[in-house]
Amino acid sequence: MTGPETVATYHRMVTIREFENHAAQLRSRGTIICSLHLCNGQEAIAVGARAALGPADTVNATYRGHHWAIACGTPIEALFGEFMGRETGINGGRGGAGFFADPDHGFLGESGIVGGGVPIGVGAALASRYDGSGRVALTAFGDGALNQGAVHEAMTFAAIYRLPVVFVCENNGYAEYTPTGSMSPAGALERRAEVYGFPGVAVDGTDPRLVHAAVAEAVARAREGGGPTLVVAGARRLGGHHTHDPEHYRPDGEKAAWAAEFDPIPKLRGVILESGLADDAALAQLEGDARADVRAAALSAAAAPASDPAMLEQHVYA
Ligand SMILES: Cc1ncc(C[n+]2csc(CCOP(=O)(O)OP(=O)(O)O)c2C)c(N)n1
Ligand SMILES: [Mg+2]
Repeated sequence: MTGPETVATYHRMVTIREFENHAAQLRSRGTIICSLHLCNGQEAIAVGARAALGPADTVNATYRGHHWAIACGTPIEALFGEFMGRETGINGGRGGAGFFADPDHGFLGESGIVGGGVPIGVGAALASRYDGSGRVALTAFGDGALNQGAVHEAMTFAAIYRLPVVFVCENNGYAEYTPTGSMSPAGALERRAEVYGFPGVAVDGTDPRLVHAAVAEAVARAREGGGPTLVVAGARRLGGHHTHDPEHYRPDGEKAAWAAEFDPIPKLRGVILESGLADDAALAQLEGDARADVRAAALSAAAAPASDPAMLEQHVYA
């Protein structure tokens, strides 16, 4: 991922950032009616990782999962519609921003239960073993989720059966209001993989090229029958835990310092300019186009009819 596809990667990351920022605005205006956990700062993880998967492979993620869905190809208009409670939403407006799924694009869904998506990802890998399809399942979760019992059980099961799963831990520096460093007495998070007997690697999650390389190796291992890998992608959560988080727990100046050092978007922009893959004018045009596309998608989503309350009991599985 060092050629012209880097510009396409940049476009996708900018689209995700524009999507999240516009969603935050629509939430404050009341056009979006559900709670929002934005991925700002983590765009490179999803875009880099998804590019390492094949077309039939699957992804599942957490409530902070919009970047994964967009990286998988979920149309942004259908995402806005979902967040606005519209009939045209990706799940008819019934899932909302933290609980939607788009299996048609290989996105098996989000989960609001911290760590709860990891056994689902392992289940997708087990299904692949049963149907012999060769599909790999990527399951993404947060640094806080690593301390959940369900994740331990899922990793143990996947290790014993050498299932074709890639565990991607998005280490964004916080679990809600708790700094990651205060939750992991054993030190580096990727070391947890040792006890399950599969490889664990840390990667700079602000560089999609490095994420791509690490996940590609893990996908190849999974596909060849070598079992799981834990990839810990380090990044920073550049915003609050959710859009209504006052962030009073953050040390003064941390947010600005993190944005200056760890924002993946200006970093990749710099790489593209330096390597001559595109010039400033071309990137400005791309950024303007991404913004216009996001706004047009939101307007179109808002014009769609609201979900019909009479259909409430449809799409419910128990
Ligand atoms: C089982 C469970 N426990 C607690 C919560 C409340 N909660 C929501 S998000 C969160 C923090 C998770 O942190 P992390 O896994 O690092 O993910 P991030 O929010 O940083 O993406 C907690 C504790 C929950 N949703 N589910
Ligand atoms: Mg976290």
